[in-house]
Amino acid sequence: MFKKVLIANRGEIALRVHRACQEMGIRTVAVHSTADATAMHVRLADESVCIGPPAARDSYLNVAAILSAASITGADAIHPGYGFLSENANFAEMVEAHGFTFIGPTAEHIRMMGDKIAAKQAMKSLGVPLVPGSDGELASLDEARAVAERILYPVLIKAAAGGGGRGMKVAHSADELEEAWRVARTEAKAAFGNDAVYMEKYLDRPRHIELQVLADTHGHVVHFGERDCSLQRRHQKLVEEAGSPALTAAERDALGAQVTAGLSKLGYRNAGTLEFLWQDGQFAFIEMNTRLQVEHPVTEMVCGIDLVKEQLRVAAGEKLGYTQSDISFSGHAIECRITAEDPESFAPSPGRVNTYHAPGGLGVRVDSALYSGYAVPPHYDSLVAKLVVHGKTRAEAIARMRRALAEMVVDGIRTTLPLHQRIMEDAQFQSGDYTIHWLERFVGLKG
Ligand code: MV4
Repeated sequence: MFKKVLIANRGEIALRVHRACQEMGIRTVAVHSTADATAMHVRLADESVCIGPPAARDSYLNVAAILSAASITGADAIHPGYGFLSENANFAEMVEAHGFTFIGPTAEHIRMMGDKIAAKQAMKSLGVPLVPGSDGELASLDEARAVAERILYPVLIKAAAGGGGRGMKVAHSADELEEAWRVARTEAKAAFGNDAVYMEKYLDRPRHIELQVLADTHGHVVHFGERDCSLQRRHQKLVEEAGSPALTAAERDALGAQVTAGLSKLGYRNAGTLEFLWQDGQFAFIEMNTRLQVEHPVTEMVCGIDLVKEQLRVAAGEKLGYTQSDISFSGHAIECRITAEDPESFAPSPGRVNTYHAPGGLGVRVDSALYSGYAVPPHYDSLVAKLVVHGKTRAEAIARMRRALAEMVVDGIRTTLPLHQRIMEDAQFQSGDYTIHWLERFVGLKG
């Protein structure tokens, strides 16, 4: 096992990784920008290194500074967290080239899944169901027309280098196709430097359901069930659940069996998440994320496992030591992402937190780097706390979340706490019957 891990991240996820290391007897190195000198992840780590000025490109994205910090502190391995360099194949390659272990998949798999066309082709060859669409990149507008006529409108044109909702254009009919084709390619070129696009049938009311997987370096792959991440606004998730209110255990098991068998063939390693759209009782793969995700705690709550410890173990070459049948799902978990934003306009609201009080009690977990007197810097993501609850049933989890939200105090800045309370109180949310479009409508309606 590693003796010392450098955590190439900040905020709650840096703390999350530190906690797993601490319990495993692994020393931690925090890296931080000058804006984060007093941050909780720096305070708790065994050692810390300042890697640059506030702007992320000069600090948390500064590969040379991070590798230097690993070198001078004698770290064995680097955990990238999520965001920043976590899905940068070149970074993973550099980490390994400098003799450190990258706690994540191989650079080759990160690169493959970063290319959404290559990812779909890989999944197709493994028998994972896809949304009907083009067979790879669209070579011309004529080809786009032909594919759309085969799969029928409405269709989506997506950027090969996109993901997370960037570079998507819908065409509802043939006369919208040329415009969608041109705009999608122009935007893809500008945003990613790559104008390759592909086409999918547009699903109009799907749920977003994702499957958590873990692989060791000995060909063993397991899944830890699904998360329902349909509750999002402008591609930012607000609430996640495990399991999905829409899925039966049999549907989950069937998908899981197919995916784990496929990833074993692919030689995938470490943690990963496959994203699916789910509509009319059918799964369709859209993307794979090759990192630990923000919402991983809901999975941990229902499975009773520590995903970061598992990542560390398999990165160190250990065998999983258990099989799919050893993994069971108990109860229901919900996560609310509390951000430093106005709960109505979503305008960023950084600044000093006068009073911070975390809720507690049975089945309540708070992952946060906040403390009373902490100033939330304006330079980074607005996530300040993840409030996660577990209950025997979904109804108990919702009641527990409402109680925990009412206890929580983040005073001095605006946060999305009141919005989460409104969501939990809503009858349709409580029914579990919602799609990816539900929340945008909900936040558009007043009171
Ligand atoms: C889609 C879709 C409908 N049909 N693909 C948006 C983010 C990216 N991961 C994929 N996205 C979508 N792909 C087809 N064929 C609708 C979305 C989508 C979405 C997906 C998941 C969660 C929230 C979403 C919000 C808007 C659109």
